[in-house]
Amino acid sequence: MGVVNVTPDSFSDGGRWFDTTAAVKRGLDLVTEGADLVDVGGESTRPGASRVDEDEELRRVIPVVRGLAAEGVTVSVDTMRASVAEKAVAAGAVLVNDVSGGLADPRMVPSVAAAGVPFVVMHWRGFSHDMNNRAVYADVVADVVTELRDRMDAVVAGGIAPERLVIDPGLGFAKQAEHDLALLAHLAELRALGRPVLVAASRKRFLGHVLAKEGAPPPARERDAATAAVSAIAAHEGAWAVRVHEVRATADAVRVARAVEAAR
Ligand code: PMM
Repeated sequence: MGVVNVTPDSFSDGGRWFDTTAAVKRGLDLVTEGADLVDVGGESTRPGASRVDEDEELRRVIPVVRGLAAEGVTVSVDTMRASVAEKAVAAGAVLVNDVSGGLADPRMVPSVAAAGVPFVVMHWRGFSHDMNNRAVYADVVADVVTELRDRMDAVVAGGIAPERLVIDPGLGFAKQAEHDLALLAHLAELRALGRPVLVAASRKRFLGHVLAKEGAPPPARERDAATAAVSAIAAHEGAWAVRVHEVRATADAVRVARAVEAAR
């Protein structure tokens, strides 16, 4: 899954694809590099970010979804708003990726149920402005599994077919580096929930933490080799997809993981 953030302020690629033409071109380039689907978002969720208003989110996202879908690209929409999800599906998106797992907007679950599209349920504990305060766990793997199972039950009770769910540990969302690493080390426990697992590690803080030399983490754009390493690990552990900003190295990493698997 390649990422196109149509935002001025995403922590990893903010401002680079902020106009429709550049964003559509970026999505097409990601497909050329090996992306099977392109995730289009118009709201930054970096730690501390405040929310974008609805009209602005629609203005950013819908033309890009429409432009990519018209070119035959498989598009997902990264949004916490039902109105954006609905209009994106009407414009050609085939999957709704809601980092709040349906918690941010009470209309999201019924909208996705009515649209009949797959839905990503990510582990989420609250909006970005104070999510770091919520990074408190007794046992992060067990707690995330329990909270995800509860969300899966809730969205199914809300009408989304269980076979349409994809689950995601929500790396970096109300999590410290040690939590992200523990979740990656125990992907099998997420897989045991019985749904495809999406892993979105690309350029995130925990990679900066792992790579830091003498206290200074490398900037986000210098974390792509580390991202590809996570992609290989995630593929090896049976992830369904990895969400990344630079696709080429990850596509290779996934191919290598598959080849090793095939040689078992
Ligand atoms: N992370 C970001 C945005 N969308 N979607 C899912 N399903 N999982 C994630 O972990 C996730 C996401 C934030 O990253 P970005 O701003 O660098 O794209």
